[in-house]
Amino acid sequence: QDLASLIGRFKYVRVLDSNPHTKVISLLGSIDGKDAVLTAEKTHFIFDETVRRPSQSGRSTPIFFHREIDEYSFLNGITDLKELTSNDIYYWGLSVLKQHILHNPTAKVNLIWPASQFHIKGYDQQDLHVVRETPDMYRNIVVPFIQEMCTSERMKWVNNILYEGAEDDRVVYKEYSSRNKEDGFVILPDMKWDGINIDSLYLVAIVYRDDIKSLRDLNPNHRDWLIRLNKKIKTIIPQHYDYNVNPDELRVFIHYQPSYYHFHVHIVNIRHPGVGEERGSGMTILLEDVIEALGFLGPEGYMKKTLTYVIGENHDLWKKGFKEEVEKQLKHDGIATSPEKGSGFN
Ligand code: M7G
Repeated sequence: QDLASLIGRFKYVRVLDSNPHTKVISLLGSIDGKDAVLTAEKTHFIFDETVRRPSQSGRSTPIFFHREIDEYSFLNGITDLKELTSNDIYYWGLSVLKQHILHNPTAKVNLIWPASQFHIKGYDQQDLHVVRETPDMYRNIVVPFIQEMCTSERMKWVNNILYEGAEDDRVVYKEYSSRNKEDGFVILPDMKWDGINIDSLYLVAIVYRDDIKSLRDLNPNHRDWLIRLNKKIKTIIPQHYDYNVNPDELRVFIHYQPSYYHFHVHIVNIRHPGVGEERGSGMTILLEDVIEALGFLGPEGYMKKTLTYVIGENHDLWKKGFKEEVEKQLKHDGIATSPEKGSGFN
């Protein structure tokens, strides 16, 4: 089954979501009678050569720029141009740029097939709510949910990467010995990255140890391990990409709630803005902040902390009790949820 033949058989059902900021559209459809989610993201501008120039001001970070040498680069690649309007010194119009599947592809395409209801809901538009997840809520609502989510079916792609050689040709770094499983991890391009443009570099580090499901499982005993992991990531990645990205240009973070409950770390170029919030839900926490917090959180670490983040109504946790908890929290705080229910502060 290759992507082209699957997309050729994709039968459109409806638009799940589209975002003018991230230039992403997600469609629901079916292929051979099974649900499919097809996502397209307009690619960032690609240039043939990226050059680093020491900064003139003597700042530590050199200026990073692209040379316009390629026929597919923005300026040289304009094949059609139509002015819309001008006003004083301002001009605007539309253009068509030269496209090429290798040199300048138009969009990055992702397909999930067969897609479960869980996938579909994840991409569907939804209303969002801020929720305070207390340690009690974690124990009573989230833990049973995590158990449901850790089926071997759902975790298959992770195990394929760790043990079955999946995506092997794309692996950036792997450290693993069965004797020291605890320190092992693998770094590879995230599915979200086109793998071409360093500006939007997006990697994921997946650890071999499987005793950490999420942020919640981290306690001070993990602090040194995380310090080592952070140091390795920030040493290895710039080296691998020839210092076209520097250690202090990497945003290294984790998500809560994650989509997959096996500890992994996101590694993203800081030039990629808004990453982590693209679906508008959950929280993004920098690995550095996690390490720092573990220094004072107490022996149970994140297990004792209340975590405040955004949750979508399509998330299973919303239906499994978070909805009622949010209502209770607002009531407890004395905050009215509609004009009829409250009349100001008196
Ligand atoms: P997350 O924080 O659990 O969820 O991260 P998020 O999707 O809300 O960020 C999981 C990360 O793994 C995401 O950045 C995914 O894009 C990435 N990912 C998911 N799958 C199924 C794959 C895969 O098969 N291969 C690779 N390379 N990355 C994946």
